[in-house]
Amino acid sequence: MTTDRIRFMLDGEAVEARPGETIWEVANGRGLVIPHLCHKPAPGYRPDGNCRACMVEIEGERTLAASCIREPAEGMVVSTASGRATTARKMVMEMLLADQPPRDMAHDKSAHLWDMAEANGVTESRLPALEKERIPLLDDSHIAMSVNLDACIQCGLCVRACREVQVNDVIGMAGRGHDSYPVFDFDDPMGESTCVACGECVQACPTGALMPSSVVDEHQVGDRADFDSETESVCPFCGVGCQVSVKVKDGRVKYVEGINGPANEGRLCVKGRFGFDYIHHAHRITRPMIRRADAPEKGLNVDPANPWTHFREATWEEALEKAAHGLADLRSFYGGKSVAGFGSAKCTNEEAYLFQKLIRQGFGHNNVDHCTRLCHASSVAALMENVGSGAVTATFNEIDNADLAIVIGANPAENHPVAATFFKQFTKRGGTLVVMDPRGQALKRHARHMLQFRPGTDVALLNAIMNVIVEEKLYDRQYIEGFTEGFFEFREHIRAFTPERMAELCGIDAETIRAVARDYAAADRAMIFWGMGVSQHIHGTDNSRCLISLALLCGQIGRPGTGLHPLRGQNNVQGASDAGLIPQVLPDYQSVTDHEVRELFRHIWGGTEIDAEPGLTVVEIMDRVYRGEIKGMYILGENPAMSDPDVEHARKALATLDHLVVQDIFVTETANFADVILPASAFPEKSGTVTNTNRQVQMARKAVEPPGEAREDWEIIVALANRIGLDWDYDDPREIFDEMKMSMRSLHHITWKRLETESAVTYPSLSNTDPGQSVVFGDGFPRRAGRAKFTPARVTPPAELPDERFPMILITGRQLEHWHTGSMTRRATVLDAVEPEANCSLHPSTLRKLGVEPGGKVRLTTKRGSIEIMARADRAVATDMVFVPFAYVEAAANILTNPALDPYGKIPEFKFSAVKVEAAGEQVAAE
Ligand SMILES: Nc1nc2c(c(=O)[nH]1)N[C@H]1C(S)=C(S)[C@@H](COP(=O)(O)OP(=O)(O)OC[C@H]3O[C@@H](n4cnc5c(=O)[nH]c(N)nc54)[C@H](O)[C@@H]3O)O[C@H]1N2
Ligand SMILES: Nc1nc2c(c(=O)[nH]1)N[C@H]1C(S)=C(S)[C@@H](COP(=O)(O)OP(=O)(O)OC[C@H]3O[C@@H](n4cnc5c(=O)[nH]c(N)nc54)[C@H](O)[C@@H]3O)O[C@H]1N2
Ligand SMILES: [Mo]
Repeated sequence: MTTDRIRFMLDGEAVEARPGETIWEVANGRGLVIPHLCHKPAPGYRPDGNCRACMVEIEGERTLAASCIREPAEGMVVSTASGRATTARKMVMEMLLADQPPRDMAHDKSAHLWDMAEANGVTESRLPALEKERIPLLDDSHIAMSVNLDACIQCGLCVRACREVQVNDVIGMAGRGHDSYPVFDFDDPMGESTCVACGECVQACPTGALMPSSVVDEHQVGDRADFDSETESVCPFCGVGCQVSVKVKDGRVKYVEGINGPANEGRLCVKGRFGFDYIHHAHRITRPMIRRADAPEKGLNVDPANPWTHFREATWEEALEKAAHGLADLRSFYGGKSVAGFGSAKCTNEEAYLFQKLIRQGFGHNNVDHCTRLCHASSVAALMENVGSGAVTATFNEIDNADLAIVIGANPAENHPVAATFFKQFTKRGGTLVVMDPRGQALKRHARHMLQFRPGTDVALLNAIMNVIVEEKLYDRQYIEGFTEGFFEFREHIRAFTPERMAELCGIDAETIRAVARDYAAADRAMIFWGMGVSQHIHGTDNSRCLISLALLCGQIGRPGTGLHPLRGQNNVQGASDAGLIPQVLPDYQSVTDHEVRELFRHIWGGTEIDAEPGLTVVEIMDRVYRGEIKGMYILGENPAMSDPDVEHARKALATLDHLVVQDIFVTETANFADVILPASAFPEKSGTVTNTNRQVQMARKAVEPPGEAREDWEIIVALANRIGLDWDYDDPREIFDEMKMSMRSLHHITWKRLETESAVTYPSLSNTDPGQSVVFGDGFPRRAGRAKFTPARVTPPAELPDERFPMILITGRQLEHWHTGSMTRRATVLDAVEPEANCSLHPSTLRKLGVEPGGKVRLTTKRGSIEIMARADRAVATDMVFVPFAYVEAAANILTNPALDPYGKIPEFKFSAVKVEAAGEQVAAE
């Protein structure tokens, strides 16, 4: 190994460099920070060597060298501190400072630039300042970021941040030399450009020219180092699990930065960086609340700003007593099955574990579920059936090692934005991206094949692709023989699905299907990513079965750069599922029907008998509530009065409950129906572990205190458990984690201490020092004989097809700025300002036919209900399609959706309903 080291002299000492390492990096590795500005030593940032701040002297060379880009050669003699080098660096700094606003009026008094100037012994410039007329003006057009180009040093870091790291391609440089400056799109104000506000440029800027608006005052003066504490934690939004550093000043979050977690490598998206202030919103519940005796009938009728005609404040003692007794009384009167629970994927692993334990131990059954049911339940059903494990086989970051990637039924640029940055970088390096989505989306621009097929026809499309692979014998025979079962039946089955026949169903021509099949089969390393467009159908399990079969056919599992990756949604949906927040299984997917499993938990849980009957799922529970069979519920961190399909039905059901306990941070739509509301801590207000889509277990840490009397969720669950007669004794999440380890093999070798000290541990971890396996199943599957299985899938049409009355197709989903039911993001200043109004997308020609201007109102009606909503013109949707995000209570998409379920995953068909679209409001009046 030592032979490929380059030996050279650095400041009089003999040192070694690895090939490709720069002088700057070698020095830095030895603890010597050579001043630098345009160089950002962070993953994803290419050194550029343009600012000359890092110059060093190399013996025998006439000019000084930029150490950030210069690689040492054998025998080279480098001096970082020679007179020439220091004078030159000092000169560079003086020139840069000459153009800066003075430090006491700086946009960022602690900008990296000042540190570097000081490192060169420069505090002010002796050079004349920039002429006034050349100082560019403030651009404060963006709500989250302010642009003050008077501090710009043309280092280009923002351009690299935008183009190379996040691959958003918004920022460029205009002008020349000393007069060059960053521009957004075609020199638009930032707020009017196509900027998606990931804030990477703000994080990269070394001078304060780009600043988070929350840091500067009205004079644009600020100081990024002015905070009381900084806490390393995990973003509370999506399953990517970005690590964040939360800077707190006077008890409030001042700003958030991305740090180098294994999934995000320092990057964030608009929600993670700018969406944090929901936790400080005036609507936060700060004291327990009890429904008033004289409250009006239960319904969606509570103003979250003023809930007092319905609720009164109570002490914790009174509220917990009332919450617990209400549930316990139902238990003694009607039996344990009269009470059910919805846990939360927004809470920690420990909280999820406690919640399912409370229902199972306290009420003697398994009727406990959470939003995974509405999410990847069908994917997990197919994965469990055919692979033997429900989690991803490879981290999304493995795309770095792939040649080809399929993204199907997922829109990562909006829903897993940081993962999407890695996908885009993959295409920049020459990787082949195939996107399959009935709707256009941001990844389309980066894709070799964009298959905008007919919604609901995934099985037809995927079977046709596999038909080509089988007929042309492009499959991996050796892999199939070694690692799979069921191939021969599968091969017979797939013969009928020719590209020509399937083209009629899915709308993609046979030649394109063949091209995609050949590309996938020819790839050395290929990954498949999927989302809700695959899972949320009555044939969601079949859709996933096809994706699994496709990967098995070509042996694309178990090696670096290969694998199956259902992009998990909530920040802790993987962890909550692992922790047993699922009705059929105990922690670690151990079946309740297995006697030995039940014995294990009986032992750990102090003699509790576990019910052997698999419990009811989310939609099934709601149906029983509706029918009056379930009379009490405990709902933690979920908002089914917005997120369930056919939500009027769910709301009616919630209204019939004799006793509803809701534990949330706001008076949500669901809390409207509560008898007791318990004020919980928001994510940045508590500690515990979370598990992201990559199987990476990470530590979330408390950054701020909960407001008022709000308490950490786990504490509330424990208090409630003890009041329904369980004898629980936990003083710390760590004790809960240690108990989880007793039954969860996935946590083997993962200790609390490791999670506190290492940035993350991926499960499975094979030893106490193994950071964990990012790729699994290279040597077989956790199934019979170690083999994965081909399960053939037939074409099933969606449950409800368009007809004369409801001629169009309704697709529901998400958009970048909002989170699900909007409870958090509509209360985040930046996010709500960017996307303030309920909206849907229709093709411009459809709008024209309807006589509706873009921005005008339409009425959408399905068999279940009707909403009025603003319509945007969007060529990404087909002419017979309308796309509606489900974040807006005033036009709730789920009033429209079909609750029909997939028979295996029990997931509703959120992605397909027949709908009528009409002009509404003023246009109608005008006619
Ligand atoms: N900004 C934001 N990010 C989020 C969330 C959020 O609420 N907001 N939620 C998180 C959660 S819990 C989840 S589960 C993920 C979901 O992330 P995604 O799976 O990306 O979410 P969706 O927008 O629901 O749907 C994805 C795509 O499915 C497509 N689609 C519709 N019908 C079909 C079909 O028949 N076949 C196929 N193949 N595709 C179809 C839609 O056009 C859409 O682009 O996002 C997570 N991230
Ligand atoms: N039409 C349609 N409907 C859908 C979908 C779709 O694509 N289309 N997607 C489905 C999917 S994939 C999902 S995952 C579900 C999501 O459905 P839900 O989980 O019901 O939606 P969220 O809005 O994320 O609800 C989380 C709740 O937790 C609260 N909360 C946040 N942090 C904390 C905390 O730390 N502690 C406590 N106690 N509470 C907290 C929030 O205020 C909020 O009320 O929606 C489903 N519904
Ligand atoms: Mo989800």
